Amino acid sequence: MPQVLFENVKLNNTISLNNRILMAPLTRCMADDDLVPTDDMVKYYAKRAKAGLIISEATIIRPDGQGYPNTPGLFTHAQIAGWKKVTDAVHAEGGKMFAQLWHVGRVAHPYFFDGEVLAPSAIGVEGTVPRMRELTYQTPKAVTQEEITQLVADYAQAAVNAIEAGFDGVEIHGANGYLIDQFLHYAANQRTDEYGQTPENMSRFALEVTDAVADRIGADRVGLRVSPGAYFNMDGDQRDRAVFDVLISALNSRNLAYLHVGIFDDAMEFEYLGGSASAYLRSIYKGTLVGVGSYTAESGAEAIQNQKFDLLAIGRPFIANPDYVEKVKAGQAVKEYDESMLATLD
Ligand code: FNR
Ligand code: 8K6
Repeated sequence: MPQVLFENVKLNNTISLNNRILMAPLTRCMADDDLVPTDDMVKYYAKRAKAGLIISEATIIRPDGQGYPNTPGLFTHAQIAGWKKVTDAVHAEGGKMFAQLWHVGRVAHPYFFDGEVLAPSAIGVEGTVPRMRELTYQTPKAVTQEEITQLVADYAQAAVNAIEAGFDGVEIHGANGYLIDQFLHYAANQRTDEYGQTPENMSRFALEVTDAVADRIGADRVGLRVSPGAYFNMDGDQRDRAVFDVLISALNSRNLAYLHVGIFDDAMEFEYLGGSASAYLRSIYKGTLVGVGSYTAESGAEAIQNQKFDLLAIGRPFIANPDYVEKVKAGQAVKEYDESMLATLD
């Protein structure tokens, strides 16, 4: 049994976790048509409450943040009430839960809302919406500074809504090629104003969102997920490194609950980062780092022991094994994940 995983950890004066295993955020596309969490989602999360911390599936902060069918929201009373049932059930099982706050930026599709697709620059992504192959991605509109101010305010309001919904905190989704990440990479950001062109400018939006959210709910309750290595909905550029150098150094003084790497396989190396995304973050970030990406309990525990990161997030194996934590603790074999498992919410 990888003992290090089962230690209690104090993230700060506000939040302590029963163990070092986090349930990674996992989009399931199973909210109802008003993007309200369902009773099946209540059961799904409650069954996984033995995780030290559950991070919810990515949850949109406002209608134009949507790029996939039936992803939940946190901007209506019904959505807040739906999430309250989820967090109550998780708390009743002794668990803790953060909401992952999401705006997909240029990966949005107006099929899901009335309005324009917004992004840092008018540079589209190739391809079509998963599961809805007839919907081709559009060229987005470059956001104005006024729209940026509104987006920052909307992230902060969604964080307040998350606390009202009973979440213990929020994880700002700054990873995987979505809106915040689009500001951080040259491939998606060609702005010429104070949000583009230099590392300081390109990291501004991410820091403004982080600060606005922390101002409203307290930095102790805020995590941030970032993908310094571009791998999904985004092309990497060696100049991106300098942007993340500035961003991650600036985060050191923010006293967040944690920083979480966004990646599918942490064995992936990025030339411009000089290695894996997690090793790069560890080299700059002084606070609690969450590792993820194709780890088993054993390989994750070893990485923690070798101080590669402090907490381990587990994604796909948690879909396959609602009782992942109990199984690992008992030394039992875990069931293999299979994509067909995405069809149902067990
Ligand atoms: C994901 N991942 C993901 N990441 C994120 O930040 N927000 C999300 O909503 C989702 N949704 C999602 C859905 C599905 C079906 C998969 C497989 C993945 C990425 C996830 O959090 C994690 O980083 C990866 O799955 C890698 O970890 P594992 O699965 O190898 O433990
Ligand atoms: C975050 C919302 C996504 C909707 C759910 C689908 C996720 C399924 C997994 C997609 C896999 C993409 C992985 C790309 C990684 C390439 C690494 C070389």
